[in-house]
Amino acid sequence: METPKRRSWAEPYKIKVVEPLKMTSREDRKRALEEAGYNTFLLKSEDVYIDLLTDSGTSAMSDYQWAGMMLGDEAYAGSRNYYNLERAVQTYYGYKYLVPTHQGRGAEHIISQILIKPGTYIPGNMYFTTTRLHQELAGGKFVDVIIDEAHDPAAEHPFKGNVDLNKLDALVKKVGADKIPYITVGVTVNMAGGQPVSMANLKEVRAYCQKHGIRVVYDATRAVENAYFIKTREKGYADTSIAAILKEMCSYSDACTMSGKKDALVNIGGFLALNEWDVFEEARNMVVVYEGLHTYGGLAGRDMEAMARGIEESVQEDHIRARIGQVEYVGEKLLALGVPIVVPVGGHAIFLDAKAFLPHLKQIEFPAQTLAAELYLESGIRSMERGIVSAGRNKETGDHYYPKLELVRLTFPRRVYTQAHCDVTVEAVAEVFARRNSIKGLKMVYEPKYLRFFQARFEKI
Ligand code: P71
Repeated sequence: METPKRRSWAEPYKIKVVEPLKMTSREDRKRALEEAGYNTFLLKSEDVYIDLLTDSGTSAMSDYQWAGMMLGDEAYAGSRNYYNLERAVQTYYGYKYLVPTHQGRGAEHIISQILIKPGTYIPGNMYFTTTRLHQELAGGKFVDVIIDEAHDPAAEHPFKGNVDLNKLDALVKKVGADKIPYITVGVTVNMAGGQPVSMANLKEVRAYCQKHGIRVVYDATRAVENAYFIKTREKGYADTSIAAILKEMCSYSDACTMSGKKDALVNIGGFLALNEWDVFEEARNMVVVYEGLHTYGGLAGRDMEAMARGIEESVQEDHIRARIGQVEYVGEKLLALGVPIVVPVGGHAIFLDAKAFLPHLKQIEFPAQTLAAELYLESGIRSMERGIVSAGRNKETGDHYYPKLELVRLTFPRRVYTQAHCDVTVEAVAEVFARRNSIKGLKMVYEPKYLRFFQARFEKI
């Protein structure tokens, strides 16, 4: 029964280089977990069997990209690879001007500092950790304007990342459009479960913002994955190429920040791309202070070449179908076992619903952190907490944010793991699920000031 499905997303590549995986014993993992303070970010990669912490910078490059690395032009200024990258961004994303950065948050820093004045508001379709922090550091306040369905793991909606125009309008009425420098639209929305935004919604947001003089800035980190969902779910796009959908999406925005470490299939790199000359000029001024000269932005020439080639590969139909097909494969298996996950399955990851998985734990006992730790202990598989620890604290009140979504993310690097690894992952989750009632929560014993999830430490209650 599964054969046709399997064929439909079979990897459109074969393996040329392999990297051995290390198996560990439960004893080893117990020790490693205690040393890491029950935080999967603090585990040594050596102690991990299948690493589903993130799809960020963990993908496998192609022979075409590696060949490009050898063509790195490491001149300080005006590297040939910068121009290749500029051409790729113009061709596939359609923006006029490019500012390379070392990764996504470098671009977020620059755009936030340029456009945000203290006391302004930045609406967005759900927060992302680094994006919101840069907005706050610039003196702005993030306001969530995603549709309600996005906060409900069980709500079936084909475009759960959509912006709620009523929420946006309510904010404009409350604070005034002049207090809103721009809206951030994540395509797809990572924290909602890799959920896409429809083309219709992107158009509506564009029209509304144009009327009110508000810029539209995309977080284009996984825009190609979003394009795939438009192609497969939105009426009228089934016969449109991924490349054409991506370009149409971007045409409804003024700029984007990009972490090349995801869609663009590189281990490091990012950019800010813009259409407005004035903002570009300011960004070029700033990039030399924080990242590097405007023709390298903290990257080596070879890194820019790999990203230019990665962009080209990212929009290939076979690639994106296999990439998302793999994630959907795992999702279908877990759903069949009755494991609570965010539905519909998103583009880059399976998100376990830790509140439903461990209903006996209070949110302050860190259900998602606990579940990620247990999955590691069970199997050596590393996942990531995306719940109360990631949400952090309200800057004004000092209280924890209590996000509705308390999730564990099993994130799939692109072109790295095989279907057998997927099967092992499903089996491991099923084993933890079988003993879920006996799992106890955690307490936080060390809390860093910024982006606490990276370095926080926990102990068993
Ligand atoms: C992910 C990451 C990497 C990450 C970042 C922060 C905490 C944990 C892990 C990075 C993104 C992203 C979106 C939508 C901007 C960035 C920052 N994601 N926007 O999912 O997903 O990009 O890491 O290149 O600076 O594991 P950067």
